[in-house]
Amino acid sequence: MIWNKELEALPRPQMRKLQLERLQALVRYVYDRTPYYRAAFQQAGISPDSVRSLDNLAKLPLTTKREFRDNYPFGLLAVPRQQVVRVHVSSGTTGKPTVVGYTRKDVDMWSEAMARALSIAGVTSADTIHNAYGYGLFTGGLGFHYGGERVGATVIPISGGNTKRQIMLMQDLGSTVLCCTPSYSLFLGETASEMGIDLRASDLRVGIFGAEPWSFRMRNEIEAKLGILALDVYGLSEIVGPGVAMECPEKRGLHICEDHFLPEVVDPFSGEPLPYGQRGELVITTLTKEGMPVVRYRTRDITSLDPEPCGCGRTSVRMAKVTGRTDDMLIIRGVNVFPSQIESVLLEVEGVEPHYQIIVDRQTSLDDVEIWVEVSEEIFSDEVRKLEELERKLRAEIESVLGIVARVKLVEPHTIQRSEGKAKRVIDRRDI
Ligand code: DLL
Repeated sequence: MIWNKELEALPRPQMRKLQLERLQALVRYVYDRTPYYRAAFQQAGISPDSVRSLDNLAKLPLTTKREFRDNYPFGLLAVPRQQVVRVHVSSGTTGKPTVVGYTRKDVDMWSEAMARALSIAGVTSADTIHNAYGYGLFTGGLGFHYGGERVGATVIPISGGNTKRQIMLMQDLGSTVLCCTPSYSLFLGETASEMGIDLRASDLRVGIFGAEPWSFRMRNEIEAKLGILALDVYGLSEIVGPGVAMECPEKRGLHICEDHFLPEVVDPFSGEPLPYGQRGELVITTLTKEGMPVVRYRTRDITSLDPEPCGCGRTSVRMAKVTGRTDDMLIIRGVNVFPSQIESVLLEVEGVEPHYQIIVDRQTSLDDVEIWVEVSEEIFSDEVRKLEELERKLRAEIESVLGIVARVKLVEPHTIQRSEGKAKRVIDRRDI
């Protein structure tokens, strides 16, 4: 079912017209209300009525995480503090975290975006949602919670942790929808097997996974191990949280909630806009946010856009699965590699489990990569010769597909630490 047919299936010319109207209103709004944007616009020679077409978007300055940090915590607010009803905080790897304030209207818009996302996955009021995204400062838990309630489903706010209890409750309460990170879904499946429970026989029907990159191979693993349809959901705190884009069962990219979030893809180096189909960095402008609107936010996420009609009937532009971030990219002896590419190569090989960690070091002057990857019990208890053979095979595959030399270390099942939230795939020990 299409939650909001009028907007989600709006003919493209009308969508473009609506986006332009909203963009013009946004530019005026932040110019009048946010000192940071007024100064940035003035510096770029932009006045509130400079935007005459959507192509003019490229004239507006880009916003980065740095502007959030520099204006920490509430400098980017466009409303008085008393209108803020919610705050989420996303922690970065360095410096101060990012603080985002929501007004009542923002929470309402977000719930609508999440209701659309859940409906894209076929969720209705007849469903029970096992919501294992973390509740708290992270946007995952509450985002899915409000969206689930909006569609009228039963939401189980289980959050993270206590995995065995999660499995018991999931079974006893007859959950039909699983929401969590893709890596945690596999951990749930694994823990269930240890408990002698086959989740494929449970009521679970569909999973909505996001918050971290995951390959198509990983999707196949999850679908096979849990016996569900696994769909991808994308979002980020600075924009709203989950619900910016959602994949439909056609599995041909993620539908962007375009009447609220205006997407562009730019060249990550020059910042110049790229045409449809070309891969680059996703940039998003919030069209309807009231509390902390953002103009041309550089997400660092790499994707491409596709405006072609989709079999599901929605007309929105779709973004390709995010395969990595510009700041996640590892440069190994000069070769650019994304952890998700390593994941795809590993999971191609039979017996390799979707649990791995990439350790990068530089003991001498050269980068050194070691990939720890779990293999099935059967393989691990096999002869040493066979293990060595598999290590060699993986190493050769990585070298031929990605062009990097990496040592591969096969490890026993459960060696690599599991995460309830985002998995930590890379340990970079290089001091550079
Ligand atoms: O991760 C929001 C979210 C919660 C999305 C639950 C989906 C589900 P942040 O913690 O601010 O917000 O992290 C945002 O996570 O810029 C991407 O790099 C990454 N990310 C989010 N969804 C996906 C996805 C939430 N489906 C950052 N595929 C983003 C790949 C994703 N990466």
